[in-house]
Amino acid sequence: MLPFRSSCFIHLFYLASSYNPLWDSLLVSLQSLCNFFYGLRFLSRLLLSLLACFHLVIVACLISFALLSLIILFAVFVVILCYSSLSLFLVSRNNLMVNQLYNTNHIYIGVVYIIIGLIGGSFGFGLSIIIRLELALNGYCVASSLNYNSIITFHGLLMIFFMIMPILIGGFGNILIPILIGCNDMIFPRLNLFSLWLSFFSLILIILSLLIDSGSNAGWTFYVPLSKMNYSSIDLLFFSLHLAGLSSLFGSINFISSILSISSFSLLYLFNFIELFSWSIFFTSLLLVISIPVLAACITMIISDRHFNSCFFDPLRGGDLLLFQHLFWFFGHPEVYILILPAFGLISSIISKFTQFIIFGRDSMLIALFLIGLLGCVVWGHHMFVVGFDIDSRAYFTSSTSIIAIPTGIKLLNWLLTLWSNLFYLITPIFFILGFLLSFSFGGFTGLILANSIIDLILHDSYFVVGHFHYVLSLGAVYCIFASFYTYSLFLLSPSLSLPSSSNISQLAVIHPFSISSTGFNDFIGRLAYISFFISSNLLFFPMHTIGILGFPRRVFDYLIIFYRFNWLSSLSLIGIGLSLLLFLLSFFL
Ligand SMILES: [Cu+2]
Repeated sequence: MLPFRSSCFIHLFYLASSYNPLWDSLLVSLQSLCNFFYGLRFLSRLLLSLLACFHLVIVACLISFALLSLIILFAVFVVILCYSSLSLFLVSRNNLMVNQLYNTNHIYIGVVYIIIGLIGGSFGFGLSIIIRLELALNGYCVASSLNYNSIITFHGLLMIFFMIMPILIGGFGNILIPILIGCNDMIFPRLNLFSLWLSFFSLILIILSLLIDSGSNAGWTFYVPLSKMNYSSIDLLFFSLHLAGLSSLFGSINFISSILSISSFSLLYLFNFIELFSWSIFFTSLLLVISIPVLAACITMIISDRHFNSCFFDPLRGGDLLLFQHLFWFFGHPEVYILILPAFGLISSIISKFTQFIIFGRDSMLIALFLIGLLGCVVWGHHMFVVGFDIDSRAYFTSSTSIIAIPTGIKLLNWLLTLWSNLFYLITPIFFILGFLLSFSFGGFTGLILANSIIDLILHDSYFVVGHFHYVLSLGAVYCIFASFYTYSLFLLSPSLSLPSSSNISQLAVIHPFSISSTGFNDFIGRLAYISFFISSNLLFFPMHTIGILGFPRRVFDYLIIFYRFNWLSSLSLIGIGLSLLLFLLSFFL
């Protein structure tokens, strides 16, 4: 196709980049431009080889970055595990290490939950690197269609059930709740330890289930005809989810009882004097108690369909396929709020800690929390607009979903107002909170677009939806996790910290910018981590909206050539995400 065959070196680069018609056409147009100036042929050769070199270097960088980051993540988590277990061991020299397995201290349990969350999150992040590598170039790259669907399934499950939930609810909930409500420990400490162990074993089981066969390809929603197919790994996956659900149930019973146990005064006392974070964990626990049994029921029905010849979801024998979707999303939508309500609570407590003020409009924040939890239980149909609802149901689900924007907007405005009027200096956690507010409100707006049942018919199962929920969860929850790590690093880096039982947590807060070093992190590197994360995460997730509107479907590993540049850009920004994770870790140690 191209006349330059003289140099074998350049020819090699042509071969390397010739799989891509777009790239070829670019080269051809560039070359014809250069040929127009006949005497500049040398320049055209130079330019072409430089461009080809750049392309190859980027691909090589991506691959080596994926391998390197997996190795680094693994090493870092081994170090964290060793460090935390060693410090626990050193604190209790008189006890055997094994006795720590029976330690019911809430801070210990919270730290182990966070370690479980970090392990689950590193696996989920590794899978997302594979997804981005596969999508970086069109055509088959690193994952076949079967592997690819299994990878996205486990990426979703690990990030939801084994990163965000353990870190935000199990970790920060267990560490902070007893201190905030002024108790020595949770009200059922041994039940707390039991749910920790259930959570640990469910993590082991889900990782095993990823390794059996080629995993399960049903997606994290495991819709019925898919999840009834013959994967052996899906049984293990369901067992793992049962354990995780039990763990969450016991944990939430514990939280609800602990918070209510101090309300012996009156309900008014509870309403007026309990921190917003405790309230958010309270509502999250209520949502868990309402929704987790429904998930357990529907996956038990699938197991029964798979192995005991029942026909809950088999239309040929009188079953109902839609029943599964109703049951699943009755769990699935509250699950979204289960993930984000603790983040709301943490954001509130971090903002009031750094501004040293009560959140503006505290009562309205509380009512908004309640309304978000309540409305979250009655909007599940917005995930199912394409199944052919009648017009009344569609109108109902569209309007009830849109109404959630009101309490959410109240919360966002109250946070902004508190920051606006009371914040006198900027510190890393506040940057991450600003990032949270930006990305969460952007994700909220795209959520309003998707709530419209007519528009959802077009955008359903496109990458627009992927962009939307990554802005809300991946960015929202992860910004909050970063901010909380920075704020509460004192607890995390010294799990054995002996606190006076009813001490006010704000005594540990940084009040003055020059006492930053006492928090145990480097503010400058933290800001660099924020900038890097902000730029690269927006580069990663924003193009998803564009390709979604252009019609790029979810759960498909190959694509038309017109989507090449967007996907390539998204994959490239993963390097920035890795850099910001590295800076985040460094900011604690430098
Ligand atoms: Cu929903």
